[in-house]
Amino acid sequence: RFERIKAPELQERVVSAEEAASWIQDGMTLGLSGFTQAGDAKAVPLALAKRAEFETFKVNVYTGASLGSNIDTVFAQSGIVHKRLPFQSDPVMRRKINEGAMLYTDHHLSHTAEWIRDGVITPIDFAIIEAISITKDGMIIPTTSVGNSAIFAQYAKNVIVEINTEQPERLYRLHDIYDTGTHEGRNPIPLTHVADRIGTTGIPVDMEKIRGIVFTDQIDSPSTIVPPDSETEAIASHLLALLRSEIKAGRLTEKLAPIQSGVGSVANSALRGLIDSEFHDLEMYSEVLQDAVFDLIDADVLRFASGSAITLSKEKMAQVYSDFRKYEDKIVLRPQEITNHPGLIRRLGLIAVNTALEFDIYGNVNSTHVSGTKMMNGIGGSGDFARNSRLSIFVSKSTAKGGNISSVVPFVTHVDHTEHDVDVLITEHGYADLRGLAPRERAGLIIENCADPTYRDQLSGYYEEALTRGGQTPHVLEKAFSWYQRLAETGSMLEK
Ligand code: 0RQ
Repeated sequence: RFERIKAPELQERVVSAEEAASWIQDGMTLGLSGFTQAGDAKAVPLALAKRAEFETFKVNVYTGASLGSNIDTVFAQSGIVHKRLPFQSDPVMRRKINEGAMLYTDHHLSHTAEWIRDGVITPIDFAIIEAISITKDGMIIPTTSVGNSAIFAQYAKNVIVEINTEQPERLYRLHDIYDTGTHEGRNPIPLTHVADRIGTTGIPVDMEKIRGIVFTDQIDSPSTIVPPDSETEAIASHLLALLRSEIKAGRLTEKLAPIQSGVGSVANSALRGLIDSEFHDLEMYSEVLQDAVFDLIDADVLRFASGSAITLSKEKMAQVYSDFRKYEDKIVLRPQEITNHPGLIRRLGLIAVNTALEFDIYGNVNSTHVSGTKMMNGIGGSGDFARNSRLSIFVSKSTAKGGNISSVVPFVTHVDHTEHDVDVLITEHGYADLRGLAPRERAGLIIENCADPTYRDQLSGYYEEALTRGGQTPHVLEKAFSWYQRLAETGSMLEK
């Protein structure tokens, strides 16, 4: 195990997870590695939560994105989190957030590094970073995600490294760490192609700050991939139809443009739909590399994938890591401020595919708040990509909860992506290309192409009444949210 610590002077800093956890005091702020259940620090956070059985304390918890290995569950149950940012997707934590038992700052994933650099949020006392090894000169080599680990390690007062001996050392060279510098001295980021490497293979850190090193052998928790159903397959086929019409119009070739894809069942299914298509030599410039990415590489459809994390199902994890040589030249993991960087997203001209909870008849999208008030997961990277991509697509099933909720509504109750950031909406019924359209041109198209047939008359009725009131974006404001009231009172948005 000790050969994973290549700097001899650091070998004496090995401690138990319990000892490292004992350094964390009430009121401190932690920066944990971890992005969409990949590469999360596990041993120290779980040891810390155990302390809550005997003591009362609270900490702030910053991460890359969502954590796996039950960490957010245990944190939420033990009540030790004062504030969490920038993203979570844990059902227990979601409940605590919505009960008001803990605070949550839902934040664009590319922005957190900037807040840390500028000292906007409470400074980090301990960065806890999972690694495969530490190099001779003290560089931390991350495992299956980079996320915010580099910025955490750079700005934290202390660093704890969790060396995961189950993660193969051959992951070395998977990462490309680039520091954008401070506002006082910033240069252009020299990345012009998806596969470019512009930084270091690990996270440079001042060795003096490494307070302790812990060994762990707990692997990432696998993702559960919901198999495609008829609706997600229909969404995937409409996405293909849209891309084909872009090619026909001369705006894309069969190599498309680098693709960003959100997480979740709909996004994974949409990506998988590319396997049997005529598209080839594709590239991804995304955050999370899910199962479908490796399927696309195996099928020789995808040439290269850049992300911030590799999040796989159990079966796929076993296959990918036992045969990693096959993928190592085709994958790179970067800090999330680089994968989600507005300038790079614009420069590379991405096609972004993200999932909406609901959208309205003018194209505003709600990705985060159920019925306007209850947090689902968070905006994640969807806002970074939606605003800056060449083609910003949102997908959603047209209804939820057995048809009782329409995902197409008169006016979304919370806006994550304004009508200005949304180019195309897709449901299982079809797509609405909103580019260049005025609000009055959008409404009919969205209702006709995207809404479920059971809700179309109801939506058209609303729009027609709204037209009698006039305006650039006509609304009947006193009725705009009545669908949610009906849902709360009768269990369905459908008028009887
Ligand atoms: O709940 O499973 O209890 O029935 O929401 O919905 O349709 O399974 O879709 O898994 O792709 O998740 C927007 C939440 C979609 C996700 C969201 C209910 C529905 C179901 C899940 P049940 P589906 P998905 C990259 C980019 C924001 C972050 C982001 C998300 C559950 O994609 O969090 O894009 N996105 N990040 O029944 C009430 C509605 C509903 C609804 C669906 N209108 N009202 N409930 N549901 N629509 C990743 C990162 O940034 C890290």
